[in-house]
Amino acid sequence: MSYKSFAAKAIQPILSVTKESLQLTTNRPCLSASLAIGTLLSFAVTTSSLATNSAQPTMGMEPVSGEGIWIDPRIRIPAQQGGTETAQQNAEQKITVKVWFDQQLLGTGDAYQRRANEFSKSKRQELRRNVIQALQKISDYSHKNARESLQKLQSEGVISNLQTHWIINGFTCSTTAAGITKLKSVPGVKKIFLAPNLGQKQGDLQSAIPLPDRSSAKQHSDYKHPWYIRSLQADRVWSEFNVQGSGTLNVIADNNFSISPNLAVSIYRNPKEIPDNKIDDDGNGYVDDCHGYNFTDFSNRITVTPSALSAFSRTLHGAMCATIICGNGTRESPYEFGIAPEAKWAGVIGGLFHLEDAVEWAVLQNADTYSMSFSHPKLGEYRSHVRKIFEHGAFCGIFFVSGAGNFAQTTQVPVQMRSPEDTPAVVFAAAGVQRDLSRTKFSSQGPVRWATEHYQDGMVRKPEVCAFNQDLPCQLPNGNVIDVQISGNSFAGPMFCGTIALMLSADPDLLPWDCREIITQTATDIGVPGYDYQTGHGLINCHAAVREVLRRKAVRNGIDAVKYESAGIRDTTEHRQASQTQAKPTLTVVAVRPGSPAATQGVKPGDIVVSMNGQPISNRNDYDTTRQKAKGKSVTLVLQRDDKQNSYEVPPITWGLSLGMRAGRVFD
Ligand SMILES: [Ca+2]
Ligand SMILES: [Ca+2]
Repeated sequence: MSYKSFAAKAIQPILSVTKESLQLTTNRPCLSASLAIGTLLSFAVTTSSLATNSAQPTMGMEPVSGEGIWIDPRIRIPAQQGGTETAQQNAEQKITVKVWFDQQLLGTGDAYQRRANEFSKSKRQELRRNVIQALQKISDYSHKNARESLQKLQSEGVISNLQTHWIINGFTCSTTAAGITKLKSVPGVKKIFLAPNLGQKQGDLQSAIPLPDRSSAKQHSDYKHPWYIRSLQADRVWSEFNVQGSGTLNVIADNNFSISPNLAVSIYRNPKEIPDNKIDDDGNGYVDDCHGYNFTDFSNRITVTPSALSAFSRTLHGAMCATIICGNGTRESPYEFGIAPEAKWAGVIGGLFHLEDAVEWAVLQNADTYSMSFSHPKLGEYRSHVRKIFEHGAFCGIFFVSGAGNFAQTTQVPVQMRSPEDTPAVVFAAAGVQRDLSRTKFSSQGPVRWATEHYQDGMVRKPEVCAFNQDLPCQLPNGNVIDVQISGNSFAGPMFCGTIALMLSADPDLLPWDCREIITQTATDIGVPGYDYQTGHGLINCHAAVREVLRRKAVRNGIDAVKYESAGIRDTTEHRQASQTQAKPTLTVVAVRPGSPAATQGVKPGDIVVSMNGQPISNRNDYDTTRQKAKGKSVTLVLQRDDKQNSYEVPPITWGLSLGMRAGRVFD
């Protein structure tokens, strides 16, 4: 197969965007005009950088594979003549389509790996600049050629709501099945995808306004951390390598964000945007997009209102994900939840329907990771469209992350993992296990199958790795913590994301394909030996992953890399033992009946049973047997709370405790 590529440099008239192009996006009054200006400005910037940076490699485009113009088979185009009344009605029904032009960065379904090899020696930051420049140029070129035709279709009412994209060279518009035939005549149009109606639930939202900065002077080691920090060995990365995630921006695509005290320090602040002046200061098309953006309603409303906050407080999904990635300790709280506590986060709302806008925003904010906490089944050929966006986004230096999903009990393989976590290579998917490394019943598994018109991989190995997704402690917006509160694969994704933030903090030039290789090679094999479809390559090992990043960086820089060399099998043995030892189940007070003797004596839920009459107690059976042996006499019961042990004289009456087995200490 030959690939015709043309140099991006060859396209000269890129600055000829005029007032005419502003009319391209007249559907959204304020936004559209500024969007076009934003594109224009970013071109001006990249053009000047091209002039001063002519030594950099040229990022050529490729023709999109396939004969003729492809139409998504879900679009039912009416016959030329006649047709039943129903067909005519369908023909007039409004649909949203996503259209590809005939030149893309990755022209074929197998292009990602091929071009990753081509640019394997690049540095990430440099590659990002080159790719953005090339994508924006080809988009401008294609849109310039198509402008006249598109304007005609707009004026005839055939299409509306036109939005241009560059992360994929193409556009979104509303039309009808009957309009598709005319859309095909637009110069450069190559593939037309039907965009499914992906409704997204939203809370009661307001603009994101951070609290005053009340950062604490404490060290990370001064805080108590939830058990997953130790199980994933993130704390060892902080202490041994002095790497805590600084310098990274993690975009979280979700909803129900809050900027509670533990998230206020780590919220991203767009340096070029002045908050709350109702002006798009940085000219990117989005007004006051200081901490993220809501692409669903075109506003900066991403956080829940105080009144909604109380109702949502237990399921504040976006905030919980942010807390796992980079939640901070505060002066008021002894707890710190983030895997990469020095990292920054921003929130975007937009799902897979507004993916182009949200990813373009993330790329231009220099984001490092993009964590997705949603997934959709049965997207048909639209899967190809979102996959291409992720592939182009990866070349822009973005690491896309997702949980594997929660559908093991309801959906069959190979569609248990859905979109976006079914995307090969560029969306890193984390399955979930329980704290003792056993499988979580609901956690989705691979493989996945790719047999769309554009992508023909067949069966693909998924997921990549696993993290934890059951009975996780969580921190509420008011700072309070609950020890075993949340379950769901949405939370394994952010653990993966936090790990990548640590890796990128250690080496900002790490390329996505190298990151993938490192994280899978250093994972601790669990479950069935070798790769398996439930746990992938194994449990994420932050310490081993960051050490390998540092080793490769040292080698690249010609520095002695011996101290970063792998401990081999000892590494994985230690990691597995560390997880399982600290996850040893203990007999724990689950509840205390109000007014009971135990309550009066100050026993609290969460207290761990240590011994009775000097005998160690590790389960319910020990407890009952020892108490029976006392034959109606009082017993001495020792309970542990945090680091302190308390002794109680328990009379031979009902004491008011409800006991249960809990796995290990939640915080350390
Ligand atoms: Ca802006
Ligand atoms: Ca502003």
